Amino acid sequence: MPANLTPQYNEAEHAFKKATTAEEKLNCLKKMLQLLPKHKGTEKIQAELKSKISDMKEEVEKEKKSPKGGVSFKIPKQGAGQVVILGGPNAGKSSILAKLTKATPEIAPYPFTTREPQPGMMAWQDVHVQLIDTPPITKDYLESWQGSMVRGADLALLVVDCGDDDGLTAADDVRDKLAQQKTLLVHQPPAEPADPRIQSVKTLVAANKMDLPDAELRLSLLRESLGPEWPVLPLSTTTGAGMEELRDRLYHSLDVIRVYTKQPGKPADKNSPFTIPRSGTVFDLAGVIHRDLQGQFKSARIWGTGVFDGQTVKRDHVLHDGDIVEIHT
Ligand SMILES: Nc1nc2c(ncn2[C@@H]2O[C@H](COP(=O)(O)OP(=O)(O)OP(=O)(O)O)[C@@H](O)[C@H]2O)c(=O)[nH]1
Ligand SMILES: [Mg+2]
Repeated sequence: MPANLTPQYNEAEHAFKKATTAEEKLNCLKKMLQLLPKHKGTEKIQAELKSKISDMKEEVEKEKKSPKGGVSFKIPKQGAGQVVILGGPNAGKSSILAKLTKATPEIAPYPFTTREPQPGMMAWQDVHVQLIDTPPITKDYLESWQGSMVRGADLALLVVDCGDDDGLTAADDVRDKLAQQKTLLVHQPPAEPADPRIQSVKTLVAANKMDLPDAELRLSLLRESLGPEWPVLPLSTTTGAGMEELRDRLYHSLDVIRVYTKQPGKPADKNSPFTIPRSGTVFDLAGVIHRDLQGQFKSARIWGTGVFDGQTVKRDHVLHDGDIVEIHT
């Protein structure tokens, strides 16, 4: 017998799919049950809805009990940039964090292992990049804080499970779900956004589990569906293949340069460079070192690219990777 669902029911179902918190989802499910025509043809849907409502009630209780439930997670930026690791369930997000940093996230062969964001610092030469592992995103599941974390990041890493037939669809679901929150994962954000309400986040794609059968085939399908402009990195956290290239690509995709500072009459501090956006100026560097330094800035001396050693420059001098700068106030 056909279910003959009403437009009102379909509307409630649509709202359920868009809902982000357990509470919102529960309300939508209750509304769906209320609006569902009750006859023989909808018995199965009724039973499914009742079971989903009971699961969701538990979820709401959990959120209430947990001190972090419903609260937004904000991880302060550290190092040369913040990269948020995204993907469907089981794609290998936590495995990537574990391989590239000293963090020890839980890794398991079942979905939804990660429930909270976890940061770790990835070394790249003499700087560090902050990576944040996150819970999986699916058609029906996005933590309330996840959208804003992605929007605030400098870069996203979308992990695709190339060891599973559903891996590519799962990655599409991640992009679709975030797009519903006006957050677009793109290979290169536009210089001038057409719509200021939409935030584009620069994204690298990691094709993980390349050690598994048929992964090559899925990789070509992935490349085909994304188009040639997308950077797709094949890798395997199990064998380690592609991991060092990923480390390099993550750093380089941040588009920053390293600058070393020195005090007058002393050698440069070569241990802990500052990082500033590519094409950044001496004045930008002053702001990164300390906000007050920009106000006190008079001139700077530079050792490095395109200058003679110790050349005095003005505030708008554009810096290069590896430059040494002495700021005079
Ligand atoms: N064969 C193979 N298995 C992998 C690879 N990377 C991760 N795995 C396995 O895949 C499973 C899931 O890995 P996780 O790192 O927990 O995946 P996740 O994306 O963090 O999963 P959730 O937190 O549940 O979303 C684990 O059993 C890993 O050992 C890989 O490159 N090859
Ligand atoms: Mg995980």
